[in-house]
Amino acid sequence: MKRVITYGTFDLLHYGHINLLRRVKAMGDYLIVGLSTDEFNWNEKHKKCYFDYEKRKQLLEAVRYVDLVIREENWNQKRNDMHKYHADVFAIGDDWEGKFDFLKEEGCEVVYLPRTPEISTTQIKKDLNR
Ligand code: C2G
Repeated sequence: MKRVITYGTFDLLHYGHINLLRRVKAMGDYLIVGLSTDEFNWNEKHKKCYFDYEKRKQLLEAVRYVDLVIREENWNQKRNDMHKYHADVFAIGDDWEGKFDFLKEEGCEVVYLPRTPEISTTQIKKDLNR
């Protein structure tokens, strides 16, 4: 069984996220998603989420491509996660191009996928405030 892993905030879940999850799952048989906790989002990514962790987790678990949701609590857990969850592939959007190449040292394939253009949570919030 080929296991793939990705990470993100996935707040205001939209089709750009779904496009990403679909493509990552297509690389293997089992998809693990490291979901950023509210604290990690606020302290490290300076993102205030509309939906809290439990709601974002509930939404992700309803996505057909997702097999397991784990907590992403810090920037340093990925190396350990690769072993803990036996991940064969790490994949993420190409806005992170090159940032996680170090995971190759853990025996993981690292893939950066093109983002879906024109959609982002920031854009959604802007459009809603018009
Ligand atoms: N994404 C995408 N297309 C978009 C928007 C997002 O492909 N239009 C992808 C991002 O590249 C990422 C995933 O969807 O791979 C989740 O996006 P975010 O929730 O914005 O995640 P991010 O804040 O980039 O967190 O440790 C890694 C971080 O947790 C990633």
